[in-house]
Amino acid sequence: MNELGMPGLQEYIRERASQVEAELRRVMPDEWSVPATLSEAMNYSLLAGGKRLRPIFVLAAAEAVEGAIDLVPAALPVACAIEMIHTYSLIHDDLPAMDDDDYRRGRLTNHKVYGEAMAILAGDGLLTHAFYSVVQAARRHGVPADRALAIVEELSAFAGPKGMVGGQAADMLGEQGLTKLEELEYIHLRKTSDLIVFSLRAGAIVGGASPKQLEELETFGRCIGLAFQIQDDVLDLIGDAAKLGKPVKSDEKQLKVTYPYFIGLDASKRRIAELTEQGKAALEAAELANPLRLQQLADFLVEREF
Ligand code: GRG
Repeated sequence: MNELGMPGLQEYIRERASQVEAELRRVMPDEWSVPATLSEAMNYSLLAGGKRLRPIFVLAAAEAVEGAIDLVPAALPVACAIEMIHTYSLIHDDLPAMDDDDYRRGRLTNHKVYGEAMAILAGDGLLTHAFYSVVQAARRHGVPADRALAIVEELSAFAGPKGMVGGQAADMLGEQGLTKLEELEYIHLRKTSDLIVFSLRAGAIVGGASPKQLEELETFGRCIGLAFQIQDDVLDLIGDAAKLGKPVKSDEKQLKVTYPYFIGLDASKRRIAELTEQGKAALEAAELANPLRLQQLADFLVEREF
């Protein structure tokens, strides 16, 4: 607890992550008949831990708009949806046709355990089920249908060809020939920031935010998402493999072009601090009822070691 009697950030993250975990465990209706191996492969990656940052952003944004925690149950299906999308992207990104990685979230990657075909299907299953989950916010938790519809539209846009999938495609296409920092930034903004921007906007939509608040939250998300990704590049260079749950220096080994590659380690760290400040200024401009958790999360993202 802090001096105001509020739980500290670590406690807040633990509490919200465990609410998300509990919801993720019951996200598939019991009465559905699903091939056991498919559901096992989906859960293998979905329930493998992970920081649960994106769902926590959904919940924190919903709470920030109204300043009330009773929006958490209504926002939980949306929080689960973004974690399903994120997990699908990790499963597919680890495949031999993409990054060909053996470890993720401290365990063997999905295809190493279930084979490539089942890993592809586990990703497909999570991607599709995410949209079902968003709809449950309206069906079971009273979120107005127009808000759920707006969230479905935003999820397609931010996770799809104009968002994360587009970023991944640009990354694959440019792999050998990236020569400009702006090209790398475009990839980071699509691959990483867009899911964070979605999380913030979607949580705020559940809470009934104004268009101006959504716009400022988008700027906040874009800045801290980029800072988060640069920190990811930095951690790959100087981080601790045990804390990260995956090997370090993989970017160097795969000859990947990163932020530190372009501008060096110190300038990358300065850029992280600059983006975080820029993001926090947008957050302040959003004039939310309770922005404290979002402010704290922005700092947490760049101070993390995992
Ligand atoms: C395959 C369509 C498709 C997209 C793949 C997610 C992704 C796009 C690629 C993974 C590689 C990468 C560095 C992505 C940037 C986003 C990022 C830093 C992901 C890791 O997110 P964390 O640290 O992971 O939040 P946890 O495991 O904690 O959830």
